[in-house]
Amino acid sequence: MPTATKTKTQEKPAPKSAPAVLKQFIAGKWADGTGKRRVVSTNPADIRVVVAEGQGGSKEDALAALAAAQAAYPGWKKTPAPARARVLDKVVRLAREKKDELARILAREEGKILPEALGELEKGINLLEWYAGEGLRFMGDSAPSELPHNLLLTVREPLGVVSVITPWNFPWAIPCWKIAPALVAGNTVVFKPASNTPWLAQELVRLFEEAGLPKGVLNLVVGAGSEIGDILVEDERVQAVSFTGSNEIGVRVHTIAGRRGIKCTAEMGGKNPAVVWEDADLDLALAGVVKGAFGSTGQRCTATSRLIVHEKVYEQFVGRVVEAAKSMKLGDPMDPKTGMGPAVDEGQLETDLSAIAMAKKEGARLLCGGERPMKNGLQHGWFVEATVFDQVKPAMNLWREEVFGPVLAVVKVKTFDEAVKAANDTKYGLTCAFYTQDITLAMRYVEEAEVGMVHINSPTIGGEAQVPFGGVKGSGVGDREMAKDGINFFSKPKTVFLDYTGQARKSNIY
Ligand code: UN1
Repeated sequence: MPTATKTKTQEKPAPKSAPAVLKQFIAGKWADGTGKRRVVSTNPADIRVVVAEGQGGSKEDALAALAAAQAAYPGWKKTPAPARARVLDKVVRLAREKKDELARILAREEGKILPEALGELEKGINLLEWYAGEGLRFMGDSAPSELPHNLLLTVREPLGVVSVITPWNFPWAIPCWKIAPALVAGNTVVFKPASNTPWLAQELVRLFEEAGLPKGVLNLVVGAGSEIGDILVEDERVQAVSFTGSNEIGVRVHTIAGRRGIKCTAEMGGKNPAVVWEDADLDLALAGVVKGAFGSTGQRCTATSRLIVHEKVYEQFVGRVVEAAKSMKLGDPMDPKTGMGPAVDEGQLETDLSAIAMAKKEGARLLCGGERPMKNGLQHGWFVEATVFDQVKPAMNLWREEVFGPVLAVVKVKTFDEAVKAANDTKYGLTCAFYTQDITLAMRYVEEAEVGMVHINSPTIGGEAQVPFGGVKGSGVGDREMAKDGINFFSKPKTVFLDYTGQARKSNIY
């Protein structure tokens, strides 16, 4: 496949600005990584531009981070939950002040367009804010005992040192929704972000430092390769792992965690369907399908990658989706006219292009897109066109495998049962959407959908802090994230049997 080419003479030269310096953050100190490899973060829209750079972390750095987290744990555990939460409150305030700057970093480093980056910033801040509130509600239960003058209580306790391992596609929101509940519940954290979006991770950790989080409570280790991640799952100090990423690594993480008998939540892939019924509001459905399929360049586990359309509106609706895909302007994520940014890196672009080639080979019909544009400066980035295939058969790879790019597979159905069967015909079960104005049909679909999250008349993407996020089948294992589920994952109940008179036991009535 072609690689990004050098500047032609008549073109604008690559913009120059000094790259940010990447460091590790261990025991409250910023230090160069001691690994052999450098971490180089480039702008995926113009890979001539290095946005951040530094020496990668090593196995020793990961071990030092775990030791720091272990040392900080007793003090942080004893800090009252409301006081722990007040640090998050400060991070919320600081993040709001820096929101625009952080969104620009996100757009430059990951490649999503600026409005999407701002949306992600807002979402992460909402999560931090919601969990800051949870510091005042870090509550157990009480229950009546079988015995008089006895009380049954549960108090919640943290787990200890926990690892947070996050992907590149939501480099702000996902770390927020894992780190916030971990800290509020009283755990200390070693955080390993994806090595192609380390800059924003570093900025997030800086906010916690600025907010006065005690040393060692949150540690950052950045590095390429599996060495660091392996330690963060295997080391005996680690009491829980919260992971989001590919199925391949997720399965490895939860297998090791299972063997060690520690808690693990692994949020993985999706092959999410949107069903558009004959009575749907087609304008609403169009906006939702386009956003779901091509928003964030399709690089989200919640992306709409399968479209199931009722035959009565098929020609009209699919025609409109194709028009919208064709008019999707690719370009600089910072330019307000840009509708879709690039793939994050060469590997993802290659995955997108080979999924497209395979779909053609297997006989799906290409309705639009399918190419890597190589003109007008786009050749310097990892761009791929918004792509739509129809005549997709259930056995095809495009129907079965997650692409993680802007590639939509479309099928036509006649009956509700056919639609349900098609929607559930996947090893994944993260999210789905159903567009209809018939509440009975909508609720029947809610009953039938084999997923963790169902959207009625809204796109497959997104989540809100107040409700659980996660999937079934191959989309995830372990507890849901967000909401109370996040707190429950990062804590455990201790049951207290309180006999405050001893009378029942003395008189032998138990
Ligand atoms: C969203 O759809 O806004 O990795 C969030 C992912 C998901 C997050 C999606 N964990 O794409």
